[in-house]
Amino acid sequence: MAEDSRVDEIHRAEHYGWTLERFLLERQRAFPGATGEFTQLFQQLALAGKIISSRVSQAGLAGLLGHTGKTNVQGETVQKMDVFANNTLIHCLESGGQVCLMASEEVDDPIPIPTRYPKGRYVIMFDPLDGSTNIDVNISIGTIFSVHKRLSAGDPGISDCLQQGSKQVAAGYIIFGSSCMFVFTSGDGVHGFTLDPSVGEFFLSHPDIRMPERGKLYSVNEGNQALWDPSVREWVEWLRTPDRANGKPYSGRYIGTLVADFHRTLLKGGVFAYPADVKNKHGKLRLLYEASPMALIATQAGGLASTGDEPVLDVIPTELHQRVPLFIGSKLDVEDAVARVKRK
Ligand code: FBP
Repeated sequence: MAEDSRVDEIHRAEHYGWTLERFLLERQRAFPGATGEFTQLFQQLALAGKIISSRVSQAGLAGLLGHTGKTNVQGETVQKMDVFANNTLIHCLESGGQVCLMASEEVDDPIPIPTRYPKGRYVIMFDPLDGSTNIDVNISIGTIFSVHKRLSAGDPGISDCLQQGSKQVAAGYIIFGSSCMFVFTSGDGVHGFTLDPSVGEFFLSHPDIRMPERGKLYSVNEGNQALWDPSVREWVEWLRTPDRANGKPYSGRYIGTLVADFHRTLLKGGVFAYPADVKNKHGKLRLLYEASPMALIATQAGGLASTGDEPVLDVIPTELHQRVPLFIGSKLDVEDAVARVKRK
């Protein structure tokens, strides 16, 4: 379908221009037993997104560029904006009564809800500010989140976090780029909302996003080539070798922020990968709050997400901050990658 008529179709879409809140309330009405907790949780997430977005756009003025000198559980240098985003999410999510437990890339252990607040039936895990290395150089960064239902009857604990990706009730990200967008799925398609800062509302701008079945772009940090398994090198070489009959060579695109590289892949197609290598034996990206949420969004948009050995959504988590190799993107492109890259 020509791009223009696709855009017309979007503009004609019944919900186009709805606020995130209205979109959620309409969906809530479709579930007679709904308590409103899910909608409220997303309102808290959206609030955190707006606060972080305003601070990101002024970071240079607000003395929020640069690092804190501390390192996190991943051994990474903690950026000042990482701390701001992490605290903002915790404060927005802990008090509403929808959440029983949180987990963050920046915090070693699961984050309990203070006893003064009621505990809800959702568990939320997040990467408060993905793409930390790009904060100071004004390149798109983002917040990634994954929502599960609480399993524990008694006090919530690590087992509430260590759930398979296929059990997620919702997943999404908030990208802070040329515009701020809130993209999510709750198992019924993928929808994108753009923030109008002058109104302070997220408006539906990308209803029912579908990932092209095949793309023309590949995204991987080729600087790690020497560390890769030969089969990974051969796969990347295959993508860039001219083969007009099969739409090759693909063009390389790598921003170095998962949220941004994934967002482009979601809209334009192609494949993003962070393979395992001799340095990162299990890859670099974290399963629970990076790979799993992106995998749910990709599959809901018609794409695929694999570790190379199995679908990311099937991986059974064993640790809060465990890493997995990731091949994600258009269905046919990920199938090609999995067919070519050596299994464990
Ligand atoms: P954090 O910034 O949240 O630690 O995320 C890791 C990340 O920055 C991803 O966003 C990105 O895809 C990857 O690391 C880039 O890694 P590298 O610099 O090794 O290519």
